[in-house]
Order: sequence, then structure tokens, then C-alpha cells
Amino acid sequence: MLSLKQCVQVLSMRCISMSASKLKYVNVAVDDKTGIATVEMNRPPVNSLNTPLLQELSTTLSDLTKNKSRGLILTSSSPTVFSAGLDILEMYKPDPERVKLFWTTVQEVWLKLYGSVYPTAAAINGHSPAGGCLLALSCEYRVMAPKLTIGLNETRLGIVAPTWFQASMQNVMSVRDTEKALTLGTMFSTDEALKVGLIDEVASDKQDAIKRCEQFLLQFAKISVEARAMTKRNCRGKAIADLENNREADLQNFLGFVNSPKVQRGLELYLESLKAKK
Ligand code: CO8
Repeated sequence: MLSLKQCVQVLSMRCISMSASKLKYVNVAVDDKTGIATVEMNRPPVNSLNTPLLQELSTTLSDLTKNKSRGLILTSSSPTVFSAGLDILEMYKPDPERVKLFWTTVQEVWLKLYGSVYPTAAAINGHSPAGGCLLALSCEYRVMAPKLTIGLNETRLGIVAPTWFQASMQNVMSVRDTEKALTLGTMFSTDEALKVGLIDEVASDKQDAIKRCEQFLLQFAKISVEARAMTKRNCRGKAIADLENNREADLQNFLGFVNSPKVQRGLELYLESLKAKK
């Protein structure tokens, strides 16, 4: 016979799988022993974050909250890329209505992930530039496979990382290192990222990264859920409130930026440089 705790776990697994069955770009698997959900971004070739992928991430994060998840491990189905960041095609020659939805969904995913009640960890199994780095930084713990790159490289595209991107980095790195990394648009190697505190551990591969994330999350099994959540809120609350109270202004700032001819030219050149690699 199942214990009460097991019944709750089975019920929550079913709820998650009901939403998960409708997802195209996100794979969700909940471990029935630990209650930890592994969420795998699955939008080949590089998990660039377009509106549908962001919407599925947002739905998944809400499902985890509803189901009182014991924890989230965020990873990627790609063997080489965690996420290539925001989909540049959503920002290049943007459709006016779609680009608004795009940015408000980026805001929504960050608010849900950075402020989640349940504990979170990123198993970074591939390169993680810009928005990919932001997703990893929004988690509470980061484990990365060797010989990869990670960073907020926005200035290299002629873009300014919003203050909440900056706050996410400053939450784990010194103010000095954050300023240097953001102004230079530094992409750190795995070893460099460990040195500056951008990641917490180096793993041998994806499975090892997931295992180490799980070990981190399991530490919370003996901690009061409420005390944990309130403490996390105290640590992260200011950055969250800053965006929650200024979402429209942040959207207008983004629209002004993305619609400027200079930024459009920069995005065009960047897209060309990606194609030219081949
Ligand atoms: N968006 C859209 N398409 C992309 C992106 C992207 N971010 N990244 C790669 N692609 C495309 C490439 O153009 C290529 O397309 P195609 O097959 O049609 O030629 C395809 O994906 C595969 O790319 P690669 O051949 O480059 O794949 P690799 O495995 O060799 O390299 C990398 C993977 C390392 C991820 C590499 O693609 C890369 O460096 N990508 C760019 C990453 C980047 O700089 N992203 C920045 C996005 S901007 C952002 O996230 C924050 C914006 C904040 C805005 C704030 C405004 C106020």
C-alpha cells in the first residue's frame, strides 16, 4: 500500500505528465522517488529561446509550483548547446505584436524561475551564451560539463543586458567581476566560470551534471519548505520587485532598443557572422 507521501508524488507526477504531453519543445520527467523534475529544453538545433519555447517553459514552471515540486533540474536535449539565448529572429525585423509577447514571456519566465518556491539547479551540458546564461543564473546552483562556454555577451551584439540580467549575475559573482564581464561581453570557459563563481561545480558529462544537481537539491529534503522559500525570497526579492513593478517600462525600453536602426543593423551583422561560420 502507498504511503500518503507516495500518493502525493504519484498524483503530482500525473498532473505534470498531463501538461507535459502537450509540450513540443520541453521534455519533463519527474523522479517518483525524489519528486525532482528534470526539464529538458528540446528545440533543435540550438534551443534558441523563441516565444513558443519560452511559453512552454513558463507553463512548466507554473505546473511545478502547482504540484508543489521538490525541485527542478534544467538541462538540454542537445549534446553541444544548453541554449543559444534569445532567438535573434524574434528580434530582427520584428513583428510589432509578436515582439511584445516575446519580451513579456521572457520577463515571465525569469520571474517564475528566479523567484520559484521550489529549489532549482542547472545541468549545463552545452554552450550557454546570453539568454542561456540567464536561465542558468536564475537557478540556485549550476553544474557545467567541461570545455564549454557561458556568459552574458550582449555588448558583443551591441545590446545592453537589462538590469535584471545584471542582478542575476551579481547574485553569484562579485560586483567588480560582473561589471567587467558585462561590459566586455565575456564568454567564460568552464574553468574560468568556476573561478569567478559563475558556476558551482564541473561535471564530467551531462549525466554526472544531473547527478550533482540532484545531490544539491536533495539537501533541502530536511529543510522546511516555507522557511526555505521565504529565505530565498529575502535574498532575491529586490531584483524581482524591481521588475514586477516596472514591467511596462522594461517592455518599452526593450521595444525602443530593438526597433532602433543601429541595433537592427547589429543583429543583421551578427546573424550573417553565424551563417558565415559554415
Ligand atoms: N537565435 C537564432 N538563431 C540562432 C541563434 C540565436 N540566438 N544562435 C544560433 N542560431 C542559428 C544559427 O544561425 C544557425 O542557423 P542556420 O542553421 O540556419 O545557419 C543554427 O542556429 C545553428 O547555429 P551554429 O551553426 O552557430 O551552431 P553551433 O553548434 O556551431 O554553435 C552556438 C552554437 C555556440 C550557440 C552559436 O550558435 C552561437 O554562438 N549563437 C549565438 C549565441 C548568442 O550570441 N546569442 C545571443 C542572443 S541575444 C540574448 O539572448 C539576450 C538579448 C537581451 C536583449 C536585451 C535588449 C534590451
